[in-house]
Amino acid sequence: MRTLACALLLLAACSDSKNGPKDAPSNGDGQPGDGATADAPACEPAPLAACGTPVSGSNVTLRRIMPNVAGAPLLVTSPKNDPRMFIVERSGLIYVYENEVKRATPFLDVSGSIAAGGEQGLLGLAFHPSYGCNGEFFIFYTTNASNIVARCTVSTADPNVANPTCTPILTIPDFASNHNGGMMEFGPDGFLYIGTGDGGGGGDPRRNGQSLTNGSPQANSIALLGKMLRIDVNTKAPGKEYGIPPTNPFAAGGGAPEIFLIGLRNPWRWSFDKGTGDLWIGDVGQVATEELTVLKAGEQAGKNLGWSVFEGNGCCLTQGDKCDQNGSQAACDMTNKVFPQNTRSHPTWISIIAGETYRGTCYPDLVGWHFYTDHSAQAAGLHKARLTANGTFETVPVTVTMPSGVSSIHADARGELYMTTIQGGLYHLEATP
Ligand SMILES: [Ca+2]
Ligand SMILES: [Ca+2]
Repeated sequence: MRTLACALLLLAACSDSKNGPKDAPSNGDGQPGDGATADAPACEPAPLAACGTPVSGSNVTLRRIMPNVAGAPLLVTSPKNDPRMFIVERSGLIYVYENEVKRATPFLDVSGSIAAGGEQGLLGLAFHPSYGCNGEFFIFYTTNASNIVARCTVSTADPNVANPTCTPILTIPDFASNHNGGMMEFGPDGFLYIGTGDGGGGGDPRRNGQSLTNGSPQANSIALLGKMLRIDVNTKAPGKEYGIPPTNPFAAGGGAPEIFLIGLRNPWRWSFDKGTGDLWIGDVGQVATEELTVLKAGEQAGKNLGWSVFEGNGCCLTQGDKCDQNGSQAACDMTNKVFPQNTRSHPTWISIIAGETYRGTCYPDLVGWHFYTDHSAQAAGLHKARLTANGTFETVPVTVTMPSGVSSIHADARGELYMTTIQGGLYHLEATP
């Protein structure tokens, strides 16, 4: 692992956190990779200050930050305790936004190494939980033959510029330009979670959603597609550029060891609730149904979300779209499948976008609500949802004028939520009395 000039990073990362507590009590869970402990190394940035002027009320407004941002922004994220926002553009660029101003020089440009356009491009970005010390981050991008997860590093010279070359650590073969997933986050356990699509075409032609090993159930099945994967970027298993968490469902055999969840179609956007560790997944549907599934912390590993035996709560065969192409009615087996808490029907909804659960400090009345929408945002609207204390799923429409073409709702290091649109919009989700 390369060493970095942590002092440089610390200066940048702490620039507006001078009011933050110097010796904040641990809010970590003591799990691997969680650097938010009382004895965090000096290179870790201090926690960011809480919002100076919290605003009560739960009427949501969307404040447009920039008139237009270049490219097709897909996602905003930040390193832990870092006041900057990093915005991912489909074409292969990552830009730094500081105090809502876009820096002229890109943080990273991998546009020459990827295939971009439509559902392809630079689709994911996740900063290592110890980014402040090791400068590592991970990107997910497509080529015309594969989906690639690569390890990148910030430069030693400039905390706003990354080293130009990233190193692929996981290359997953692909056969169609659509259904590439691409969302990545580090979980509360410090492991990197990677959402993959079923590869594409339509109706999961290779039966990848339920494939546990390459070549099964069809000769051309690809096991790492149509899944949530989980890897350990801090170790290396024999023959791999990453480690396998020992608690992965197939770590000891029976399937590809990277697999964490089974049966996804195209989990374009999803997130962990940073307060509870619950995992909220939006899985884009085939012809009928968009799905929102919440997997509670501790009840996630090995779950099977059903694709492509089921779309939503229905057997694909009964819906007439022949998802279970090699199966029969008898093969539409509900055993050991997890079904979504919430389904939405076409054509009003076309591509669900799970967002993020608000855990910021500026809008206390929004805390604990997960905000989600659809790519067809003006038709579908904005919605908020939560699990009540007894685990009941609750969802409420939010009255707000939505832009078109929403591509993500995701949080910065303060827990503030930002919405991107494929046309170039960037909005801050705010609340008023
Ligand atoms: Ca694909
Ligand atoms: Ca499903």
